[in-house]
Amino acid sequence: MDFVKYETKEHYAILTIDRPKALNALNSQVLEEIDTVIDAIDLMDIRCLIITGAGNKSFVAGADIAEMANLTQRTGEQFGRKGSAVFRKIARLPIPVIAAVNGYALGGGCELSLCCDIRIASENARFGQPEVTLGITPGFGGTQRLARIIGTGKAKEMLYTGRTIDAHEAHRLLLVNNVYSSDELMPAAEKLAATIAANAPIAVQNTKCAVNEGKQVDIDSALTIEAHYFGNCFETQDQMEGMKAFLEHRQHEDFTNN
Ligand code: DAK
Repeated sequence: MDFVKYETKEHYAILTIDRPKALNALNSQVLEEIDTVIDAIDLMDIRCLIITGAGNKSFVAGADIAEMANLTQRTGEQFGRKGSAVFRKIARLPIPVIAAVNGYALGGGCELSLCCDIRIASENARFGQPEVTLGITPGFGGTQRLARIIGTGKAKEMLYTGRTIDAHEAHRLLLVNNVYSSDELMPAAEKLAATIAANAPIAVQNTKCAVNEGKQVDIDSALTIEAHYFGNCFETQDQMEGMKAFLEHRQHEDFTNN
């Protein structure tokens, strides 16, 4: 791996995009390496993933413009397909994914954060979809996921103008859950990941499925989906131990993912 670092901690992991020369921009190799790392996550052990960028200036400054500039219609389509597949894989990971946005999150970088379940940001984070200033449309989900998170009006304003917003505006728009100083961002991300990872993994994963699948359908169908995932938690070791511990007024044993 030249551009992606992967570090495991106690039941959570950190994926760092590390290409300082280009502010962590996504070229084909970076996308390939992210894909490889995501495929290799040991989901029996890892219960939450943090995605961040190396350094304190940039999360990801977008897809690599130097590489894109020379694409033909055919290679452009290949590049788009590759990126979309990787981003969809991240969005569909069974475990929660936290984007720790530590600077520029532009274009494909903003879209990468949108694939994640939760976004937190440093004070110097900047979000934007500047594709229209380059003569293209967002291609890694920006026209779809941004509106689902911050609403159609604000999303269209960002998409049509290419305007960049700062961390506090992103917080007001509920694009990010919290804003921290640069030094506090990763400790906060790790604390959040550790809290999630300490909970019953099957219950957390089923909750993610229920929220994500429920958002795609009408409320009655969504509640049926919820009932399915609720039922699916029963007879797991973690459900039995969690409830038994409560009734016995004791702390539950560590959850096992069984
Ligand atoms: N790609 C390649 N290199 C980049 C880059 C990028 N996105 N962003 C920055 N760099 C490089 C710069 O070229 C510069 O390299 P050198 O010139 O030193 O060799 C180095 O990183 C440092 O950047 P700056 O010198 O520009 O640093 P500043 O602090 O002055 O400015 C900046 C930082 C982030 C404001 C600026 O670099 C900037 O505006 N960067 C471009 C941001 C941007 O427009 N991002 C969106 C890219 S478009 C699709 C799928 C996906 C996409 C499209 C289609 N399909 C499915 C078809 C996605 C598109 C995008 O993401």
